[in-house]
Amino acid sequence: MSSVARVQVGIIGAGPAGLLLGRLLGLAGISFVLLERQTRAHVESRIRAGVLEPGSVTLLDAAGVSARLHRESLVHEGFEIAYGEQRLRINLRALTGHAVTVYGQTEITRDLSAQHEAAGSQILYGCEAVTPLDLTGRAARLRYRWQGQADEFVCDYLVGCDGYHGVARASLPAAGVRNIERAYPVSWLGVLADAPPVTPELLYASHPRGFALCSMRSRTRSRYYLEVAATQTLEEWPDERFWDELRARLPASVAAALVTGPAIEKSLTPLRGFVAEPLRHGRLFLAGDAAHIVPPTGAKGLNLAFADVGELAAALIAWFKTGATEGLDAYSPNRLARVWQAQRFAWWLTALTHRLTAAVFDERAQAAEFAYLAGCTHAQQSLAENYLGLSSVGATPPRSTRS
Ligand code: FAS
Ligand code: PHB
Repeated sequence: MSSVARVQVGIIGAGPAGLLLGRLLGLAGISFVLLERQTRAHVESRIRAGVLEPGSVTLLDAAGVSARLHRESLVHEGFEIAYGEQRLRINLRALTGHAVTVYGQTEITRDLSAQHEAAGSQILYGCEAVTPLDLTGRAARLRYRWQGQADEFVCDYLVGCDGYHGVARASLPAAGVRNIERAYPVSWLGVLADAPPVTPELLYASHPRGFALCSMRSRTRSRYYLEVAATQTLEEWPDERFWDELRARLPASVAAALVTGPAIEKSLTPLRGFVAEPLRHGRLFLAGDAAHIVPPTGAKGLNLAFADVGELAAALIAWFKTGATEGLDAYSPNRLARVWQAQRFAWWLTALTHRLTAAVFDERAQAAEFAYLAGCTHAQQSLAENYLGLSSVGATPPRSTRS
């Protein structure tokens, strides 16, 4: 890479955010180099999100990577929330005119990687010691080691798409970024199994024993989650215990229909809410999990990452093509307004469906919340609009007046 002294944009992280950003920039003729710490196979083996908002599908269409998605994905016009034996369907289509798309993040990452390979994109997998430099200078620098060789390049802008544990945010001066965090006392124990989904749509189950989620990747591959204490380990959850506990938390008719299969993947994800403020520091921007983490309850993480990238790509393209700075200047306040809307929603849906405390007061308040939701279509419409991603249904939150 010593031949490349300068590119327009340096991207750190080849997860969905970095890959989509590179794709959108490349299509606009903007030069970029993408540095990834892991191997391509490792990145493409990760099992994570599964539900796409309409806005995310539109972005993947614009990136020219959605052909397989439209062939293989499932379109869901609603989902269910169960409270004990009570079941409430949230009719997304009737309430908003929109639906969600079920298609695994793993597949999206593979589709993006394939397009980058076909385009001959400069993506360096297996990079070490990636170090952002000169973030407030006339040009930024990115130093790294690849295949045993130390190297660096200069770029107009750097984008940290390197996730919660990445180097981009960590490279900011303490005074340059505020990390606002809420730790939830629970984790999600996830299982992927080659077994037909137990329900035709997603079912979020709120139960005195704890939360359970019935999701899917296709009509033959299921994805299930259980709320467990944050102290639990995978070793404590052999497959049989997982299936027994899942049955115990589902409405009886659903539990009776459950078809199990060997777990082809099992993972523990601590629930956390995190936001970095601001999302820009000189020539460095943060996008995706590098900028924020939301509890997966609201299926927001991946969708927020894509929305960040869509807005930042448009702003960067405008700057390179016309010199306009409005988009770059507005990126952080715009995205933070949206991210906090998503944090609020994920926190609300988590509090409605999880057993975060043993307090009887919280249990009574939860039951009252569910009863209100079940009896009020306005409350259901609010839930539907947030689940779809507010930009998808026109409800735009007030722009933040503070940077
Ligand atoms: P990612 O973390 O996906 O990608 C960051 C990339 O940067 C990685 O490839 C990493 O290897 C690389 N990187 C890190 N440090 C680097 C360095 N120093 N140098 C170079 N590269 C570096 N969201 C949902 O909506 N629903 C879910 O069910 C859900 N489940 C999840 C389960 C787990 C275990 C996790 C961790 C997250 C889950 N999420 C879920 C959220 C997840 O989908 C993220 O929102 C999504 O991966 C965000 O994508 P990125 O921002 O690209 O970050
Ligand atoms: C998933 O299928 O992985 C999934 C679906 C909905 C969520 C979280 C995860 O809210």
